[in-house]
Formats: sequence, structure tokens, C-alpha cells
Amino acid sequence: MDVKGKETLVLGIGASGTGAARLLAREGARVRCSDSGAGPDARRRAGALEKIGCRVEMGGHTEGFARGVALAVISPGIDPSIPVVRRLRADGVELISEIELAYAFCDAPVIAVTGTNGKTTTVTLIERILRADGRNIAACGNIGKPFSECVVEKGGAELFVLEVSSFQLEAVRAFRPWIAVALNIAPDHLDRYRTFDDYAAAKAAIFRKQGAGDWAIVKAGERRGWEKRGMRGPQTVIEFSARGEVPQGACVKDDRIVVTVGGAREEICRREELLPGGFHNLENALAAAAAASICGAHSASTRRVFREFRGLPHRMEPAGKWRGISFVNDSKATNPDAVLRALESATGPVVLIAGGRDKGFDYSALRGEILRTVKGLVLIGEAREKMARDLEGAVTTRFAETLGEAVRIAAGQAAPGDTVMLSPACSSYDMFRNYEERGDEFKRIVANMTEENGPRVPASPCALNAEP
Ligand code: UMA
Repeated sequence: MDVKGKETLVLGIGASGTGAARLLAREGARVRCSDSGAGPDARRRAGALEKIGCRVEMGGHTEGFARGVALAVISPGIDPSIPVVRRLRADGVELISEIELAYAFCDAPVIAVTGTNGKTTTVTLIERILRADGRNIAACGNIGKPFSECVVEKGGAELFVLEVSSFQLEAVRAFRPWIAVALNIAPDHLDRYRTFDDYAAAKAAIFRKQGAGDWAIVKAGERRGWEKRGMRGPQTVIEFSARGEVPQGACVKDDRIVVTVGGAREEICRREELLPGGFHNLENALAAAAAASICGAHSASTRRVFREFRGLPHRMEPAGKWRGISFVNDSKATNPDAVLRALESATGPVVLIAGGRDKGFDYSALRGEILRTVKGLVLIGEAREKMARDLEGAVTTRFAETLGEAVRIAAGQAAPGDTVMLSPACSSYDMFRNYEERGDEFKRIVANMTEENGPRVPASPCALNAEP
């Protein structure tokens, strides 16, 4: 991609937009940046971008500012149906995502990981295994640090391990990961996509440009679906399965994690040695082991990382105990599938705290698992009425105004040996800046619960929704 001297536009100056603008500026492009926000964060970022020669527009995207550009980079959080994007498309401007831009200037192979849930954990495992193996790895993308930022900094990375979301895959053209991992697919982001198929099609772009010499790693059972969506190229497809054996890939056999890539079969460790429990973590680990094995990592490095890995914050994270009740922070569970996975791995009765901003889900998908494991449901946020309707009659359900109130109600319903779990099935943006802030707040509330102050359920009862 040659951008030298070209008029370019970056839409959104959050993390990705800032990275993209820095990369474009480094490559000699004339860079305009436009952001709908005008708050302190946007102003700070705008100031930094102006210092490197970018022209910045804040408080909205005007057509005049966007006119005459040859290339536009769209931040992942920007809905491609907004007027300015439609105008650019109508004018024939090349529209790309930030990862497409970074990929064009990246001179090391890329391992890309997508999926509805488990991406960050899997990327982290791959990164740690390869580092343990002495490799110079950069881990970036949806995990937090933009790919462009990593490409600008470079730091001699011999391999990029990239977490990619469906948003980031919407506008890729030449993006061709050497290894593409699709962990799983379940409904998510249905506030942005018209249908589940549209969402899945965006994700399938991870395989689109792969060719001979490349690898695809998919969950056994989901292979046909990806093939239907275009994973039919000359790449080598291998599978992972926590339920049965696979001919090529990673699976559990006789309670041992086994990886077979090409002719080589390696035993990694016993299944129980993987510390964060849950079927989903086993699947993430299997996918990571397969990717690491393709990279030539020694099984001893994989084994060591699996034995030491304690899980990531906000994903089934133990948040403390109070009067024999365990509290679990699963704030990252922002779709029903993630909540199902959390409930499946619970060992005793659960009082579930859920709710937040709805992303267009049908929460009745949770009904079966709720009937099996959940003894009380406390709902917060914008989605609470909809969730209560979708789950009507399944379990005793109460509403809370704040997370603090929800924790107190939940603790009041739980008995020693039970678990109070925050696993919201929704995004956090109605009440918090992001899922991390929501999870941190949950942990802080739990940490402050003492014999004296908790749980005190407010005297005035919250809206009582449904009795089983
Ligand atoms: N903005 C506009 N116009 C709009 C909407 C937003 O200008 O119409 C501006 C906002 O004012 C803000 C900026 O765009 O200044 C935000 O851009 P963004 O939403 O694309 O977010 P970034 O800060 O660039 O962060 C993105 C990812 N965010 C999203 O996809 C929503 C981050 O993933 C990622 O870590 C980061 O790039 C680096 O690659 C977060 C995420 O929530 C964790 N991802 C979703 C998920 O995991 O479910 C997909």
C-alpha cells in the first residue's frame, strides 16, 4: 500500500484511530482525523495528533472535512452505516479497517484469533507460550493495544499475535494471517448486525485471503459453517475439540491434552493441570496449543504456561468470599453464550447478577441453564425488563438500581457454599465506561463487605418480577 503524499482520513480517534493516524503519518500520508466526540479524552488525543501534523475535526464528522480523500480508515467502533461512511463509499473512496492498514505495513507473520468468546485468553496463552519458547512476540489488536501502534513501535517482533473482532474484520481486503484461529461463534453484537449470518460473515473474513502454506484452526463441529462462509481455500485446516479426538489439531485423549500437527503427535499435560477450570478454558487452551505447535514451540513451553496460567481479570475471576459465599467476577461476559459457559462451569447453586445495555439478544437462550444452576436472578441496567420478560417464570427475579444494591440482594439470597456471580450477558455502557470498570466496581463492593456492613438489603423492596 502506497500512501505517501495521499490525502487520507481516519474516522474516530480512540485507540485504533490514533494508532492508524500515527502509522499513516509515518508513511508520509497527509492525515485528517475526525471524531464525533469533543470531551477531554478526544481533545487530548487531538492535541497529540496535531503535533505530528494531522488535521483534526472534533464534535462530528462533516462531509466537507472528508471531501477529496483517497483512503479512509474506519475505527472498529464506528457503525459503517453512518452518513459520512455512506458518503465516502458513494464517492468511491477506499475504506479500510485499522488492521488492514497495519497489516499492509507489517513485515512479520501474523497469527489472528477471532471468535465470540475466549479471544483474549487464547491470544494471551499463545503469546506466553511463544515467549516462554524464547520468541520475540507482539500481542495486539482488540486485546487493547492497536495493531498499528505495534507496527509503528515494531521492537523487532518476529511474529504478531492479533486478537481480531468482527468489527475489525468488516473492512479488510488483503489481510492474510499465516495462522487464523476461529474459536467459536454464537450470537453477539446484534445491535450492529442485521442478522447472526451477517455477524458470522464478518468473522469469516479472517480466512478469506489465506493461501497455500497458511493454517486455519477451527472448533470441531464448526468447520462446515466456516466452509460455507468461505473457508475453502488452499490453507491447511486443523481442528480442536474438548469432546472427542481430531485427526489433526488438539484434543483431550485419556485426560491428556494432545496436539497432532503434521506427522508429529505431542502430549502436553494432564487436563487437570490447566488451572482455570471450565470447558471453555480447555477449548481456548487447545486452540492455543495447536497454534503454538504450528509455530514450532516446544511442548515443555506450552506445558509450563498451562500450569502457571491463572486466568485473566473479569473472566470467571474469584472476587472473594463472605460467610461461605463465593463471589465471581465475570464482567467480560457480554453475551448470553459467555454466560452459558460461566454457568456450565459453576460447581454449586448460583445467584446471578446480569443486565446492562442490550445488544439485541434473545435471553431465553439462558433459560435451560438458569433452571439447572441459578437459584436467584438480580437484574440491573437498561436491559433488565427485556431480560425479565425473556426469562419469565424461570427463577425468582429481582431488579436493582445499582451494582451495589444488586450485590447486597444477591448475597442475601445466597447460602454458604453458593456462588454470587456477575455475568451480565450485556455490555456495560449504560452504567460504566467499560466492562473493566464494571468488574472493578464489583470487586470493590465485595472487598468492602464485612460482617458489619453486608449484606444489607434495602428496606424498600426493589421491583419484584417473577417467582418460579
Ligand atoms: N467515534 C466517532 N464516531 C462514531 C462513533 C465513535 O468518531 O460514530 C469515536 C469516539 O468518540 C471515540 C472513538 O471513535 O473517540 C472510539 O473508537 P472505537 O470505538 O473504535 O474504539 P477504540 O478506542 O479505537 O478501541 C478499539 C476497540 N473498540 C471497539 O471495537 C469498540 C477496542 O476493543 C480495541 O481494544 C482497540 O480498538 C484496539 O484495537 C474493545 C471492545 O470493546 C475492547 N471490542 C469489542 C468487543 O470486544 O466486544 C469489539
